[in-house]
Amino acid sequence: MTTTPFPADLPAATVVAPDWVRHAELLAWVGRIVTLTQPASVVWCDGGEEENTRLCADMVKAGTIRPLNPALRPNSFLACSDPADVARVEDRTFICAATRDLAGPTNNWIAPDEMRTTLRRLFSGCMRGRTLYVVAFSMGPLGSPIAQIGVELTDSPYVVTNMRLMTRMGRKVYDVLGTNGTFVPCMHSVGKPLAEGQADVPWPCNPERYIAHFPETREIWSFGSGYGGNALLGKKCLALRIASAMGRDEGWFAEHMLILAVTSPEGRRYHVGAAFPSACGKTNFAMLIPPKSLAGWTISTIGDDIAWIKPGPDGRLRAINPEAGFFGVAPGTSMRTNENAIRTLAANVLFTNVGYTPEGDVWWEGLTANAPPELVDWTGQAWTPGCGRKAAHPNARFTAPASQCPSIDPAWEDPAGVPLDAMIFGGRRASTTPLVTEARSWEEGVYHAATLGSETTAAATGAQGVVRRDPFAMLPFCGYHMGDYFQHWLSTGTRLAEAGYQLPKMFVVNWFRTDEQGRFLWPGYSDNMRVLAWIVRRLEGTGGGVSHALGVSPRFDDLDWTGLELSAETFGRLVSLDKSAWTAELAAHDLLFDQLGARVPARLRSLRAELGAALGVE
Ligand code: O2Y
Ligand code: MN
Repeated sequence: MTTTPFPADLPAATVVAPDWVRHAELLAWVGRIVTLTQPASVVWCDGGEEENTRLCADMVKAGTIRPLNPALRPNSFLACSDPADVARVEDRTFICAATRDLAGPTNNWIAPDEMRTTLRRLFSGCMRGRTLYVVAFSMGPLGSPIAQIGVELTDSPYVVTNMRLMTRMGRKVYDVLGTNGTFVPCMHSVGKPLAEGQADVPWPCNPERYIAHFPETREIWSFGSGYGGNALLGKKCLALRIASAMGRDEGWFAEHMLILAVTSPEGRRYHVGAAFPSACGKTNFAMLIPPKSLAGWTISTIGDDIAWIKPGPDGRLRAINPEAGFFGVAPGTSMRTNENAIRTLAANVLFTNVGYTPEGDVWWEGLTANAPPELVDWTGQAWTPGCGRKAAHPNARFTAPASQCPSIDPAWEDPAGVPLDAMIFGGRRASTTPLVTEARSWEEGVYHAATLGSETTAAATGAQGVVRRDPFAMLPFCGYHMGDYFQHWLSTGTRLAEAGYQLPKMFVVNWFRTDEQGRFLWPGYSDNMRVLAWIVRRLEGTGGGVSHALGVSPRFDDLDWTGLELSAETFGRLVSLDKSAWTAELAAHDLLFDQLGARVPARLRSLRAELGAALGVE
């Protein structure tokens, strides 16, 4: 933050703050926001247990959350949102860079001054009758050189309890902030002021929504939604959209990547970042339990969604997970698909939009093979297995502390981050992309990541099988022009290689290839360990493979098949390249580059030509 946070011109109301708040600029900003939004009271959150208990009790009274049976799920709650407020709103998300061209064609853009005028109108008096909570939080371990501090001002107690789970939040952050530390101002309102004596609703929100980011001044303003990425501003807004612009300016990367550590049977440890579009099983991969038949391999979890990656003093790229919790998709999560996630959810969890059982516990589609005979669904209606509705919303979520995850890595809070050995990019593709390919160079890896595509699922979009280009899995999260982002990846790679850095090797995976009947050819889940083991062997220089147009993929005998029956013929289909599918695929790459225009690096255009020639496709 190099400028006085918006709105700089308003007089600051006098606000009483605890003595541990000593930051004059923050006090003044909160004062100005009080003038603008007119809350009934201001609470400076200390992040403590007592405060959280009080907030939860208030929310239970208001009908926002209900406590779960403490014998089954101690200290856990269920929130059910307004049915019109259930997911991130990409069409209402704006990158308010100085010019439209700086935001690029993949982002919605409104000029900063125009957006500020709109925000001033929307936020005027928007907290009347409500409490304004001041939530100071650290993205990343407190005091880490890679971490960033944000301060979210919100009128949603649900956001406060979520932020307490998802970030390092409260009094301890003020010690790092001191009297003049840098912070990202994050302004949030559900946009539903209460008139004198007006009764509240359990989930206040406003159909008019704006999720606005100002990359130059590093500010975030969110209005109208209380849900997920729209409202927990440390996550997608700060840790990806604003941080990606910081990374561009400062020479690092903010990525939509999980981070895991994999240890080989010989005891050698490697760190892997993996980028997958939303709804491709990132949390499952981050918490993978190797099959028992692959003796000696272990995986531990550092993060499930976001990685901040900076050049370290040791000549390696070092990654931290800026978050402290998991905001995972509940439907489909089970002991079979993700045992570590289920064990993480044993206590201290805030569930959102799942079903509520007569025993006072939660349930969602896929949790158990057999559904409970009855429950209350996420909309509050009586539900039975045959009723034709879902018990949980497809985007239903759990918020849980990462520290509770059985596979959490001992180094997950290392302020120095972990050295990255490999980066994996993957999408959901029924054809085209092989099970796994190693890029032969950083540039080739950047090309594959830049052209990443993923098929939409009915659960996510209502439409099945439409390929959406999702470069680096960052399409909804890149805070500036995607062409410049590609250039940042290329230039940073060149610069670091020239400086003698050991860069991670890059891989592309696809767990989702299908046969003619639409059945998955690859078992996925824990068997993905077989692919990861091959990746480790490639890092060690002992993994075999065959070079082709896209890079290097394993031959059948290069994977460890112990405990899995998969024929050489099926494997052949998993790694095959179909010329006609690739003709269409390269045409889609051209379309992406044409859409992004002149800012696409020339090197990516030349790599496209080389790939076309290698595939025999023009
Ligand atoms: O709909 C939302 O607000 C959640 S989106 C989300 C949450 C956790 C991790 N990743 C995502 C995503 O969309 O990538
Ligand atoms: Mn995500």
